[in-house]
Amino acid sequence: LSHVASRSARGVSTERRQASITHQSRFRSRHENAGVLTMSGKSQNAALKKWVADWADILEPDDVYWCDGSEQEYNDLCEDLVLAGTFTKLNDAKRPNSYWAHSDPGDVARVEDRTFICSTNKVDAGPNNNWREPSEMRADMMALYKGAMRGRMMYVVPFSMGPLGSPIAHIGVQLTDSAYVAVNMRIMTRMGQGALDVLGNNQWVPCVHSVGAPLAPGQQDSAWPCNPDNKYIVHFPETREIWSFGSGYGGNALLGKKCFALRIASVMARDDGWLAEHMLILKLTNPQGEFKYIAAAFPSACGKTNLAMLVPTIAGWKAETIGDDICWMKYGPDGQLYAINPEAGFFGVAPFTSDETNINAMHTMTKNSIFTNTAITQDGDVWWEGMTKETPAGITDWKNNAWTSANEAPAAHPNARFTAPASQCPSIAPEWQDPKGVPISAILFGGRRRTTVPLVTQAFDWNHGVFLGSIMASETTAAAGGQVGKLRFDPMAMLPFCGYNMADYFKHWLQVGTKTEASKLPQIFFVNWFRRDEDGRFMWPGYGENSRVLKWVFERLNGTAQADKTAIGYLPSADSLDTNGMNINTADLQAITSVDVDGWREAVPQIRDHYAAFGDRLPNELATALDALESSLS
Ligand code: SAT
Ligand code: MN
Repeated sequence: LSHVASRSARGVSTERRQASITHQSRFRSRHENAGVLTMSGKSQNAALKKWVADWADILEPDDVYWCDGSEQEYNDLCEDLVLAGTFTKLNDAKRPNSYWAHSDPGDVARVEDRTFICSTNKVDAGPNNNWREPSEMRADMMALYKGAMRGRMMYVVPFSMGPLGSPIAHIGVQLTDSAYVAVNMRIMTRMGQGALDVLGNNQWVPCVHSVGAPLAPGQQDSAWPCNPDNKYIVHFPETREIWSFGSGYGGNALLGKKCFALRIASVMARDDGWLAEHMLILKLTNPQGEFKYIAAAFPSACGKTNLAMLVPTIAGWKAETIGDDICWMKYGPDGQLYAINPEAGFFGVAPFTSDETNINAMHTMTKNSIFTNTAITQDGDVWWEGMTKETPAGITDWKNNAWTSANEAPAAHPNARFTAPASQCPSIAPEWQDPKGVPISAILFGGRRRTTVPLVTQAFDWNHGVFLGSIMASETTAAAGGQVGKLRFDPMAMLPFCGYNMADYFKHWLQVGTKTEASKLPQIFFVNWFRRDEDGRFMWPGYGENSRVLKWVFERLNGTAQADKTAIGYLPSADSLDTNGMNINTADLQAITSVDVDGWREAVPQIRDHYAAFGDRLPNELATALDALESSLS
């Protein structure tokens, strides 16, 4: 058993090494799916088996293991991760069946500068993506992949994005040498035998992932193996393949999420007439029991999870969650857009999540959850900035060092995350797994903007909504490497996630709008919860109070709320926004619900520059809409 031998040679302590040997043999005897290429799960898919075997030849893992997705398997893998030092089991009395992991400090977020769209022609990747010629990229990566899994197990992770068998869902299979990735994939997707059964003999989206840290015989493993200076997150849109190397973190490594469900799926959606979007989905019910589904696009770490789980502050209104990050929409037979949440869990930002800001998220992660790069407390629970009013004593920070509030750096990394099953969310809507999806009535686009953009604006029509989405800008966050707080255009919150030329993506959005009657299209709104005054003070409280904006949206859809037509769209008429019982001063309210004409005039040349990057691929409709905006501002 070469696998057992190589594992035993690199334990951290003799004790742990012994435990690891025993455990490994237990794991192997319990799991018949392990064994070099002899087993292939319960799949009869010859192409899949060949693909796995071919990659095993290249990657040279010690062993191959097909994940069945069972609870036993999950628990065994978690136990393995504890033995490897990757996981620390949290106090069962505080947070049952939950684990804490802390990553390599060089592997803490998505890496946009290492993310590539390798279409045959550069122009098809567009100015919004890093591009490399596909055969060159394949050659470079093959050199890295050769023997990359030596000394490790290769897990075969079949998964469905979307409810098993849903006509809107799609199947992927990820190869990975990270058990951490495998267990996260079990929370985030419908992972295991069920996905293989649905796949049958059909095509899947092939996803290859290695942390890029092969082990020489006798070499000691690290708790978070990765290759921090040599990361590649690569997509081949034409063949719909994903190759990832060097990172074990989040969207770089859980390939069902951004790589498949957004970058590759956006290409599939373009080709097949649907939409794959970076949007939450929520269900809003008014006091009369009438409900509507709303999708909303915001960049990473701008409050999608909080909005998806919001607790309305207005009496009688109810919000329920369908999804918090990704929305796939396809036309139903009735000509409406139906949406599913392709994910099965939440990979949410932990810092500043609290009972005040998002109590539903707090309840969702009380058990069966994984915490990455949060801090940990003396009594074996997790902690992060903003979680509690008082900082508990005896904190260990995300780097596994003793920490006190005297430390300048935060205890939790700003991009610390929780991975938690969606089914545990108290606000999850009963229909969240409905295979036919839910009909979308409104789409919100929003960024993090200190200035200029009002609280809420309704687009004149679909095309104008696409225009507003295309000029969306937002301040950067810790979800990706690089500077935080820098304003950049992030159309439809898809800048890091659109798998092709964004000008063609705009065109696709415009085309989707021609495929049904105008009355059946969702109404589009532009929102901004993040306006500040000169002193940096937030002018709108956000969180649960955002329900007031959702109410206005709902009533606009019903034609009952008043609005004023302005240069940028329809703004709430005075008193049409419900501010009853709310603590906001009239000046602030006035400022965030009117057009900042000077601000918008200043924005026009910036929008022209943003558009110029797309050259003549930019749809005329958008150039025309910008001209119209400019002239109505003068
Ligand atoms: O891409 S991640 O899943 O790591 C998080 C995000 O950027 O939304
Ligand atoms: Mn996201």
